[in-house]
Amino acid sequence: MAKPVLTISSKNYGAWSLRGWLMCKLAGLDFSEAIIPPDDPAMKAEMLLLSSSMLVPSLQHGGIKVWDTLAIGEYLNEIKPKAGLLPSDAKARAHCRAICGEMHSGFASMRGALPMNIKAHFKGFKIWSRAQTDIDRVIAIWHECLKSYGGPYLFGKQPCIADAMYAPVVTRFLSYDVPLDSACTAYCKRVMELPAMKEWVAAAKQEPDEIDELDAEF
Ligand SMILES: N[C@@H](CCC(=O)N[C@@H](CS)C(=O)NCC(=O)O)C(=O)O
Repeated sequence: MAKPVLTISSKNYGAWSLRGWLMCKLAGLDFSEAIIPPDDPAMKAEMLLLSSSMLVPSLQHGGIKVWDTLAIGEYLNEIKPKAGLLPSDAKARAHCRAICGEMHSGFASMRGALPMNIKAHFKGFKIWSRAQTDIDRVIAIWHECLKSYGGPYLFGKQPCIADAMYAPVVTRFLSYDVPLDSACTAYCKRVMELPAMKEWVAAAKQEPDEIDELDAEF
């Protein structure tokens, strides 16, 4: 079978792209990446061939096309069952899916007010109250996971789909100078130290300068 290809967009701004890419890395998938510049309208038609939603990330594996980040995570767990993308314990697995679902469908205020922008650092950023409510919920989720499974990752000793889903929240907390307690600070540090995260961040920093229209939820 041909090497899988993951289509993504900007590494600086593409939060969903980061999630899907990190899941592929955590799965140990040998894949190539195709980067579609987010501001190139000519690429839209090509996108439709790869992803029915016209959104990225999108994974092509042989004749199989999977778009939407959670579907990609579930697919990777099926083809790489030993990678530990989902916890082995049924109760923990249900918990993991629930918090991934919350990230996938929620936190609109936080995502809108603090769009992922890895290169940026906004010292003393003023957080709007609705975004703070989302941030407080993320912090509660992290505390519960770190306490229940012992850390250093959300579901224990190895990073899983949940850590990939929350990775762009980690970069946001750092970019927007969000005050965190020691447990969350340590968790953020752990995520940023993952070799795959270092690789992604280094590539994000090499991208051309800010694109104005992307300084928004993406
Ligand atoms: N629910 C989707 C969201 C994906 C998404 O919003 N992707 C953004 C970029 S990170 C996108 O493709 N936007 C295309 C566009 O703005 O043209 C998922 O889970 O993958």
